[in-house]
Amino acid sequence: MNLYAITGSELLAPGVSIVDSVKAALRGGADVIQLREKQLDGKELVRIGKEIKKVCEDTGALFAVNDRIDVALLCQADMIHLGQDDISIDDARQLVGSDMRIGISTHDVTESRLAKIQGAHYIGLGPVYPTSTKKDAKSVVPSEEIKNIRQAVDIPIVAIGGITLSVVDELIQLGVDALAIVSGIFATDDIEKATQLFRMRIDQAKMRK
Ligand code: 3NM
Repeated sequence: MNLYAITGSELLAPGVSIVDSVKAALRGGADVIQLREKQLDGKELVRIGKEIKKVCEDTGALFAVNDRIDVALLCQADMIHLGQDDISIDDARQLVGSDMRIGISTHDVTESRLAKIQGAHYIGLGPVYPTSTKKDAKSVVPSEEIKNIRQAVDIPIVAIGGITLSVVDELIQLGVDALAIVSGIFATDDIEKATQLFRMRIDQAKMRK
Protein backbone atom coordinates (compact mmCIF):
# COMPACT_ATOMS: atom_id res chain seq x y z
CA MET A 1 0.00 0.00 0.00
CA ASN A 2 1.32 3.40 -1.01
CA LEU A 3 -1.46 5.64 -2.23
CA TYR A 4 -4.93 5.01 -0.84
CA ALA A 5 -7.58 7.03 -2.73
CA ILE A 6 -10.93 7.48 -0.97
CA THR A 7 -13.93 8.38 -3.13
CA GLY A 8 -15.54 11.78 -2.67
CA SER A 9 -18.35 12.15 -5.18
CA GLU A 10 -19.47 15.49 -3.73
CA LEU A 11 -16.11 16.93 -4.84
CA LEU A 12 -16.21 15.71 -8.44
CA ALA A 13 -16.57 18.02 -11.42
CA PRO A 14 -20.07 17.93 -12.96
CA GLY A 15 -20.59 14.94 -15.23
CA VAL A 16 -17.78 12.83 -13.73
CA SER A 17 -19.08 9.56 -12.25
CA ILE A 18 -17.60 7.86 -9.19
CA VAL A 19 -16.40 4.94 -11.30
CA ASP A 20 -14.79 7.25 -13.88
CA SER A 21 -13.03 9.12 -11.07
CA VAL A 22 -11.75 5.83 -9.67
CA LYS A 23 -10.48 4.73 -13.08
CA ALA A 24 -8.54 7.99 -13.39
CA ALA A 25 -7.03 7.53 -9.91
CA LEU A 26 -5.98 3.99 -10.82
CA ARG A 27 -4.35 5.21 -14.03
CA GLY A 28 -2.48 7.75 -11.94
CA GLY A 29 -1.08 5.08 -9.64
CA ALA A 30 -3.43 4.67 -6.67
CA ASP A 31 -2.97 1.15 -5.32
CA VAL A 32 -5.96 1.14 -2.97
CA ILE A 33 -9.45 2.51 -3.63
CA GLN A 34 -11.90 2.94 -0.77
CA LEU A 35 -15.60 3.38 -1.48
CA ARG A 36 -16.81 5.96 1.06
CA GLU A 37 -20.11 7.55 0.06
CA LYS A 38 -22.16 8.03 3.18
CA GLN A 39 -25.09 9.62 1.31
CA LEU A 40 -25.69 6.62 -0.98
CA ASP A 41 -28.13 3.84 -0.14
CA GLY A 42 -27.14 0.20 0.07
CA LYS A 43 -28.31 -0.70 -3.44
CA GLU A 44 -26.29 2.07 -5.03
CA LEU A 45 -23.23 1.23 -2.95
CA VAL A 46 -23.35 -2.41 -4.02
CA ARG A 47 -23.84 -1.48 -7.68
CA ILE A 48 -20.94 0.96 -7.70
CA GLY A 49 -18.82 -1.23 -5.44
CA LYS A 50 -19.05 -4.17 -7.83
CA GLU A 51 -17.88 -1.96 -10.70
CA ILE A 52 -15.00 -0.60 -8.65
CA LYS A 53 -14.00 -4.09 -7.55
CA LYS A 54 -13.72 -5.08 -11.20
CA VAL A 55 -11.58 -2.11 -12.24
CA CYS A 56 -9.35 -2.61 -9.20
CA GLU A 57 -8.88 -6.26 -10.09
CA ASP A 58 -7.93 -5.30 -13.63
CA THR A 59 -5.13 -3.06 -12.33
CA GLY A 60 -4.05 -5.13 -9.32
CA ALA A 61 -5.21 -2.49 -6.81
CA LEU A 62 -6.96 -3.34 -3.55
CA PHE A 63 -10.61 -2.44 -3.05
CA ALA A 64 -11.82 -1.33 0.38
CA VAL A 65 -15.31 -0.45 1.59
CA ASN A 66 -15.89 2.06 4.37
CA ASP A 67 -18.10 1.00 7.32
CA ARG A 68 -20.53 -1.24 5.45
CA ILE A 69 -19.67 -4.89 6.02
CA ASP A 70 -22.76 -5.99 4.09
CA VAL A 71 -21.63 -3.99 1.04
CA ALA A 72 -18.04 -5.24 1.38
CA LEU A 73 -19.22 -8.86 1.41
CA LEU A 74 -21.58 -8.45 -1.52
CA CYS A 75 -18.88 -6.74 -3.61
CA GLN A 76 -16.18 -9.20 -2.53
CA ALA A 77 -14.05 -6.33 -1.34
CA ASP A 78 -10.45 -6.97 -0.36
CA MET A 79 -10.74 -4.84 2.78
CA ILE A 80 -13.31 -3.37 5.15
CA HIS A 81 -12.47 -0.10 6.89
CA LEU A 82 -13.99 0.45 10.34
CA GLY A 83 -14.24 3.48 12.60
CA GLN A 84 -13.74 3.41 16.37
CA ASP A 85 -17.53 3.55 16.83
CA ASP A 86 -18.31 0.71 14.41
CA ILE A 87 -18.63 -2.92 15.46
CA SER A 88 -15.48 -4.44 16.93
CA ILE A 89 -12.73 -6.04 14.85
CA ASP A 90 -13.56 -9.39 16.52
CA ASP A 91 -17.20 -9.17 15.50
CA ALA A 92 -16.30 -7.94 12.02
CA ARG A 93 -13.94 -10.89 11.63
CA GLN A 94 -16.77 -13.30 12.42
CA LEU A 95 -18.84 -11.77 9.65
CA VAL A 96 -16.22 -11.38 6.93
CA GLY A 97 -14.30 -14.63 7.44
CA SER A 98 -10.55 -15.01 7.30
CA ASP A 99 -9.77 -13.57 3.87
CA MET A 100 -10.97 -9.98 4.02
CA ARG A 101 -8.47 -7.54 5.51
CA ILE A 102 -9.73 -5.23 8.23
CA GLY A 103 -8.49 -1.67 8.70
CA ILE A 104 -9.51 0.69 11.47
CA SER A 105 -9.27 4.42 12.08
CA THR A 106 -7.13 5.38 15.06
CA HIS A 107 -6.05 8.63 16.62
CA ASP A 108 -3.39 7.81 19.20
CA VAL A 109 -0.99 5.18 20.52
CA THR A 110 -3.60 3.46 22.71
CA GLU A 111 -6.11 2.92 19.91
CA SER A 112 -3.32 1.89 17.53
CA ARG A 113 -1.91 -0.73 19.92
CA LEU A 114 -5.37 -2.15 20.49
CA ALA A 115 -6.01 -2.28 16.74
CA LYS A 116 -2.85 -4.34 16.29
CA ILE A 117 -3.72 -6.69 19.17
CA GLN A 118 -7.21 -7.21 17.79
CA GLY A 119 -5.85 -8.21 14.40
CA ALA A 120 -6.21 -5.11 12.23
CA HIS A 121 -4.18 -5.30 9.02
CA TYR A 122 -3.57 -1.57 9.01
CA ILE A 123 -4.54 1.59 10.86
CA GLY A 124 -5.91 4.74 9.26
CA LEU A 125 -4.30 7.44 11.39
CA GLY A 126 -5.74 10.90 11.35
CA PRO A 127 -6.33 13.61 10.84
CA VAL A 128 -2.64 14.34 10.34
CA TYR A 129 -3.54 17.83 9.04
CA PRO A 130 -6.72 19.91 9.31
CA THR A 131 -9.35 18.78 6.81
CA SER A 132 -12.73 20.08 5.76
CA THR A 133 -13.68 16.83 4.01
CA LYS A 134 -14.64 15.05 7.23
CA LYS A 135 -16.87 17.33 9.25
CA ASP A 136 -16.45 15.45 12.54
CA ALA A 137 -12.69 14.91 12.28
CA LYS A 138 -10.88 14.89 15.62
CA SER A 139 -7.97 17.13 16.58
CA VAL A 140 -4.80 16.86 14.50
CA VAL A 141 -2.44 14.05 15.52
CA PRO A 142 0.91 15.70 16.45
CA SER A 143 4.10 14.57 14.67
CA GLU A 144 5.49 13.24 17.97
CA GLU A 145 2.46 10.99 18.34
CA ILE A 146 2.91 9.68 14.79
CA LYS A 147 6.49 8.75 15.69
CA ASN A 148 5.32 7.07 18.91
CA ILE A 149 2.72 5.08 17.01
CA ARG A 150 5.39 3.99 14.52
CA GLN A 151 7.43 2.68 17.46
CA ALA A 152 4.40 1.00 19.04
CA VAL A 153 2.95 -0.98 16.12
CA ASP A 154 4.40 -2.85 13.18
CA ILE A 155 1.27 -2.96 11.01
CA PRO A 156 0.99 -0.48 8.12
CA ILE A 157 0.10 3.09 9.09
CA VAL A 158 -2.07 4.87 6.54
CA ALA A 159 -2.05 8.62 7.28
CA ILE A 160 -5.18 10.60 6.46
CA GLY A 161 -6.52 14.13 6.61
CA GLY A 162 -5.56 17.29 4.76
CA ILE A 163 -2.71 15.66 2.87
CA THR A 164 -1.21 17.81 0.12
CA LEU A 165 1.87 17.25 -2.03
CA SER A 166 3.98 19.45 0.21
CA VAL A 167 3.58 17.19 3.27
CA VAL A 168 4.20 13.83 1.60
CA ASP A 169 7.90 13.74 2.35
CA GLU A 170 7.50 14.68 6.00
CA LEU A 171 4.86 12.01 6.61
CA ILE A 172 6.93 9.28 4.99
CA GLN A 173 9.98 10.33 7.03
CA LEU A 174 7.84 10.08 10.19
CA GLY A 175 7.34 6.43 9.32
CA VAL A 176 3.90 6.19 7.75
CA ASP A 177 3.53 3.57 5.04
CA ALA A 178 0.76 4.97 2.87
CA LEU A 179 -1.24 8.15 2.38
CA ALA A 180 -5.04 8.26 2.16
CA ILE A 181 -6.40 11.19 0.22
CA VAL A 182 -9.84 12.48 -0.79
CA SER A 183 -9.79 16.13 -1.91
CA GLY A 184 -6.15 16.20 -3.06
CA ILE A 185 -7.16 13.66 -5.70
CA PHE A 186 -10.88 14.01 -6.37
CA ALA A 187 -11.38 17.78 -6.01
CA THR A 188 -9.06 18.43 -8.95
CA ASP A 189 -9.58 19.09 -12.65
CA ASP A 190 -7.23 16.28 -13.65
CA ILE A 191 -7.60 13.34 -11.27
CA GLU A 192 -5.12 11.16 -13.10
CA LYS A 193 -2.42 13.83 -13.05
CA ALA A 194 -3.04 14.72 -9.39
CA THR A 195 -2.78 11.06 -8.41
CA GLN A 196 0.37 10.63 -10.45
CA LEU A 197 2.04 13.57 -8.67
CA PHE A 198 1.21 12.10 -5.25
CA ARG A 199 2.42 8.67 -6.28
CA MET A 200 5.72 10.05 -7.60
CA ARG A 201 6.30 12.02 -4.39
CA ILE A 202 5.57 8.98 -2.24
CA ASP A 203 7.85 6.71 -4.27
CA GLN A 204 10.65 9.30 -4.18
CA ALA A 205 10.25 9.86 -0.43
CA LYS A 206 10.37 6.12 0.22
CA MET A 207 13.54 5.79 -1.85
CA ARG A 208 15.22 8.51 0.24
CA LYS A 209 14.21 6.87 3.50
N1 3NM B 1 -11.07 10.37 7.84
P1 3NM B 1 -8.97 14.96 2.69
S1 3NM B 1 -9.93 12.63 7.80
C1 3NM B 1 -12.28 10.25 5.68
O1 3NM B 1 -9.18 11.69 10.55
C2 3NM B 1 -11.41 10.93 6.64
O2 3NM B 1 -10.05 9.71 10.35
C3 3NM B 1 -10.29 11.17 8.57
O3 3NM B 1 -10.03 13.96 3.31
C4 3NM B 1 -9.81 10.85 9.93
O4 3NM B 1 -7.91 14.14 2.07
C5 3NM B 1 -10.84 12.18 6.45
O5 3NM B 1 -9.79 15.70 1.65
C6 3NM B 1 -11.00 13.06 5.24
O6 3NM B 1 -8.51 15.85 3.79
C7 3NM B 1 -9.76 13.16 4.43
